[in-house]
Amino acid sequence: MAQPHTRRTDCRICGSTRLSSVIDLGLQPPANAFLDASSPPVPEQRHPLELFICLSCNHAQLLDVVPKEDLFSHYLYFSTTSRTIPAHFAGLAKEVQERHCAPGDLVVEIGSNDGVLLSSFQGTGVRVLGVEPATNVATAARARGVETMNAFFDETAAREIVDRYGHAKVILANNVVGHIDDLQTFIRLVAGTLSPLGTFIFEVPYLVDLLEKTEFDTIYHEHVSYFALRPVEKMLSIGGLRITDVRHFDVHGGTIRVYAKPAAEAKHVSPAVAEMIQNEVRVGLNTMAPYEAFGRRVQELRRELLAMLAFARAKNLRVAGYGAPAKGNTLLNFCGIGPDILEYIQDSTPVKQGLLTPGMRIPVVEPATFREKPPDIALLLAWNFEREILAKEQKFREAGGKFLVPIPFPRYV
Ligand code: DWN
Repeated sequence: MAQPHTRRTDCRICGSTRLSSVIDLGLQPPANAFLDASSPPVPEQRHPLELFICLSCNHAQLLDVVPKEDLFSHYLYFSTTSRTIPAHFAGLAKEVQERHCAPGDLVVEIGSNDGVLLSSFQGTGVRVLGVEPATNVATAARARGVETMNAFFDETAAREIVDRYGHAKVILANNVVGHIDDLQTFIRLVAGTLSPLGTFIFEVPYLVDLLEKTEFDTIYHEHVSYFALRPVEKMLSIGGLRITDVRHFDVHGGTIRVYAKPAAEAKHVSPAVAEMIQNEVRVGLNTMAPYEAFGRRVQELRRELLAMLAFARAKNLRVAGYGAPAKGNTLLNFCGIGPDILEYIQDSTPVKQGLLTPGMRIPVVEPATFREKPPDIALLLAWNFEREILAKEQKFREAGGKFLVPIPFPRYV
């Protein structure tokens, strides 16, 4: 049974209580809490979804925390539901093997999902260990031959890793650090599990992209943190770690990959680190201006999207959703887009098919439905895969079908 949320009053990085609201997206169900279509329409758990900024260290975060057991013990997201992400992770695995570890070293991935990243190390002599809390997803990783601990990365898990496998030469954590409520403990546990000569490499969605591209839908209860590099620097110092490099990628709407080492070993720091930090100050992340402008753009986006959908309805055009990502539910619930507007939402993830979206209760169907009963307009809820999806759905577009891409601003392609 889902538990109520708890409400923090302090910043999870610096402990300050000087927190200012950026945007309030209202009471929302967890974004991945898809519903069994046969279940009676019972009232769903809803929790406040409001983004705050710490006025001391400028860390953007949620204060209302949904228990991690409710969010991550059974999970509907699999990294392998696109071509883009496995390809992105293959590049990371190659880089780690070439520059950060050698045969015999231990590579630990926290939040290893279905093992797609660690499976790239098979046959290289590098020892790997995944740590994945969702039992259903950990099972998929093991089926791929990736040794996986089905657990949250907590004190017990960290101790077991060091006792059984030794210290890690590399610790990876992709789209995970943003999910952690107790960041200070998490960073200390990472530092304690890392070899003194090791590297912590993690990817998080980048706050500058979120703000500049109005990616408000990526705000949902799984993501309690939204990172810029300046607060990351402070977060890592809690564990005695220091940033040595940072890279930016377009995946997931804009992502930074941060490289960190124990301070004593962080002898060479890339100029990219200072450049990114200086740019964050230049765009005003240490002021309220960009957050206020973001809030205004979100309201404009909602107005425009609803107007475009109303116009389509007035012309009796059929509209369906394409992709049932977690972020899609923030957008649908915040804009009030329901089954009266979207006939169905197609999704390639088997475990989502046949379910209803949380809140708006729109049926999720398999891709075959999209082929057999194509709509006139497909609302691209999985906009972060626009290139991959438009290439895949050439026939739909050649037959006159249009994609309505909602982010960074609603447009037809
Ligand atoms: O941080 C997180 C990110 C990394 O992944 C997690 N908290 C949850 C999850 O977020 P998401 O659900 O928004 O992820 P995606 O990968 O943007 O979701 C895309 C959805 O679209 C998937 O359900 C699969 C679907 N899809 C599809 O139906 N056809 C995707 C592609 C590429 C397609 O061709």
